[in-house]
Amino acid sequence: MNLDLAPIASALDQAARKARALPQFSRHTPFNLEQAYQIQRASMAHRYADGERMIGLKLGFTSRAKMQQMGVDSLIWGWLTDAMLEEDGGQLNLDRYIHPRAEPELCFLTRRAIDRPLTQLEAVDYLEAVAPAIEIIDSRYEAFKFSLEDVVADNCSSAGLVVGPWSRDFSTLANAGVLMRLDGALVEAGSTAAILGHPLRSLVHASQLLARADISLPAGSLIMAGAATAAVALTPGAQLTVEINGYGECAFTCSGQAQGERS
Ligand code: 0L1
Ligand code: MG
Repeated sequence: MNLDLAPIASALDQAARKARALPQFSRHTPFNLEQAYQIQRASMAHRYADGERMIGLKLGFTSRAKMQQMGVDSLIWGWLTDAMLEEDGGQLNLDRYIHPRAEPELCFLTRRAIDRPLTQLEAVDYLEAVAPAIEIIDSRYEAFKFSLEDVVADNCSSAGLVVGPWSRDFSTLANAGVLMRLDGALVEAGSTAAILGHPLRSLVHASQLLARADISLPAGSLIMAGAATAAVALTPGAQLTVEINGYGECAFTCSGQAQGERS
């Protein structure tokens, strides 16, 4: 059966813009992973048509903790736009989110276009800098429940990102301590080693995924390497800090109130 993917892409785009949760599509309209990525691209095309600029990509489900938290076992990828950037040390207005969660990540800034599959040895040569970062994920599905295909179609829950101070020191990337604090209390602790065993592997995977999709990622792009721990829910007034040993910290304070699952 030929499935019309455009209405799903459009519904996901509208759900993100209006911060309104949707029922899972895959429950009544099954689609495969390839179709899910087609929906993702079509949904992102709406944003680009509306003036948002692609600034890079994100990898998801790169750690065991995240896979277990969400009950999946495959790495996924999605796109970042300039409209998702939130200020380090600033206020994060929850009004534009449905049921946001935050997770600690590393963000890479690329120095060269990534236009072919890279080895781990080559990967560092493609990097300009690395920074501690926070990803804000906000599934457009009710109750944050989805199949792998649903979440891919939903641009892998990408909603916001905060990027901390840039560093050109890649020497301790492999196993740096990661601490996430909510209102000063430690809520998650881990290591960058949880990101595929070494965060540079995210770059290698990204290069392979890009090559398979026949896309060249321009120099100066951001790559969110994936979470080192599980994610935490954001509530009004919460202050969230992520510290990565040797790389510093980034933070925000939540203002406003998330939309929740309005009917
Ligand atoms: O690791 C990730 O960024 C996956 C995001 C998609 C799943 C989720 O919403 O938790
Ligand atoms: Mg993430």
